[in-house]
Amino acid sequence: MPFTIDSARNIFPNTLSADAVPATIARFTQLSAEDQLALIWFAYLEMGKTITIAAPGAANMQFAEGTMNEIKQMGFREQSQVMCDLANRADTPVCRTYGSWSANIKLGFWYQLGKWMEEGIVAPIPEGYQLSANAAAVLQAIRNLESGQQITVLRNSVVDMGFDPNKLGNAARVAEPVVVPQELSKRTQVTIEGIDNATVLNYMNNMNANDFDELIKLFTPDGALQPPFQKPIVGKDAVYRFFREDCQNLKLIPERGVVEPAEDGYTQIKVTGKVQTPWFGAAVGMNMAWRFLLNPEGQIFFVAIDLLASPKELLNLVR
Ligand code: 45D
Repeated sequence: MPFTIDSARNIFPNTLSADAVPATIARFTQLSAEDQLALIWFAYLEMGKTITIAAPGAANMQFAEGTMNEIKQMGFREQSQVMCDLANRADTPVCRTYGSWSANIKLGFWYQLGKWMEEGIVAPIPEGYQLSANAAAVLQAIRNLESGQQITVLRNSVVDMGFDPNKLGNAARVAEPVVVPQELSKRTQVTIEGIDNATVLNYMNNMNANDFDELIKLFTPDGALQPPFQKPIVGKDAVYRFFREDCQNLKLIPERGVVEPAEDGYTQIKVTGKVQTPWFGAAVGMNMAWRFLLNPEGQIFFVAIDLLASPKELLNLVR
């Protein structure tokens, strides 16, 4: 076989991803727990002026309900302690429960806490809280990002909180139920300038229809998918689980692409376009690239999904 997962990661090496996102998260992680919470609070308030978060569906929240009610019963001191524990990734019962949740449940949990903080049910950030100079600089860095990068920073900082899920084992994982795939007659079909490759078109259309059973058939048994700023998820079982846990109700809006032959009958394809998350809908279009490597049978051996550095990158299809 001419490619390994590692070598496949380097196809279309001129693709510029949004390095500002991991750089900002790295600075954020250095801050004290108090500063982290206050900073997210301020960022969230400022963002709320221009884009609103969609309220999570009831299904999302049923898994977090017990923990949220527990927090609701606590006094302010104890509530603040729980939030600091989450930011500190401490080993506490709440942090362990939090660590078992999928990204969407974690986001829904904070969404609810944020509302309760506004309503005075959960301890607010103390009035007049002064961010440290470092925290103020990180907040400014977040302000300077485009909206797709801002929501990625928020998402990733929330996902990183709590007890490390890798130390919990797979049995503990809790995710929302998988929705029924969209009815065939109601599905939309994407068109991509420069691309008529059936695998790529089916990838986009099946993802948009939440049809993960069909989607996974496009992959080779040892195939891999690399989400933005992450290591590849390797093997059909793991990729399938990722689709069901983390990829529901996404909207992929690919715009253009380029196809070129690679070694030994493989094909490499780069596509750029927008992605919308159910949390923000059409209000935030993230600028994305997909870099596919297909085997001679047209199956996906590797695909990387990148958040792009700038809208200019949408036009960068050089090999
Ligand atoms: O700490 O082709 C308070 C893949 C203050 C799959 C708060 C994909 C205290 C393959 C405000 C309360 C998935 C890879 C906190 C494509 C405090 C594929 C609350 C890509 C935390 C295309 C904060 C999909 C809150 C992509 C409530 C790129 C924050 C999806 C909420 C990207 C933040 C989705 C939210 C993103 C962020 C979603 C809801 C970036 C959501 C972001």
